[in-house]
Amino acid sequence: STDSHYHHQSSLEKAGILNKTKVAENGKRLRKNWAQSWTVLHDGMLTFHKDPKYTPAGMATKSNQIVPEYTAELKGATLSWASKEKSSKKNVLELKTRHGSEYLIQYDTDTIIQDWHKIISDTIRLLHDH
Ligand code: I3S
Repeated sequence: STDSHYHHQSSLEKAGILNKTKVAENGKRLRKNWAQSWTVLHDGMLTFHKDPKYTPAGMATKSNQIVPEYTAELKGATLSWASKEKSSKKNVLELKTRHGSEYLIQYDTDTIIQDWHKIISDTIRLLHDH
């Protein structure tokens, strides 16, 4: 574990700002709508929030203003680096849930997206092994 994520009740946890767009739901393509999102990994679920106006120091008082937009169940999901055809942006991850939802997740800073790649992959693997 690093200080940016840790084991808690046998699941991995992490939170931060990412860029995301949902691109499919129930296998049906959606139009891209890239937006910044406060993103939380907890209990094998990845939740993207609508409110990007987040400051770490204000979490306790602002938590009731952070509205979930999408929740992706990681059990049975797959994660890969997106091909150039999927997006012109750099550092794009493609998350596909077992229910047929697909998300693109992006961040310009390599270390940030690599940390998310690792913890989401580790979570998918942990959920698969249990
Ligand atoms: O896969 P696409 O259609 O090239 O995705 C681009 C569009 O969503 C575009 O919006 P418009 O549909 O209003 O043109 C976005 O501004 C682009 O960011 C999308 O492409 P990238 O390569 O950035 O994922």
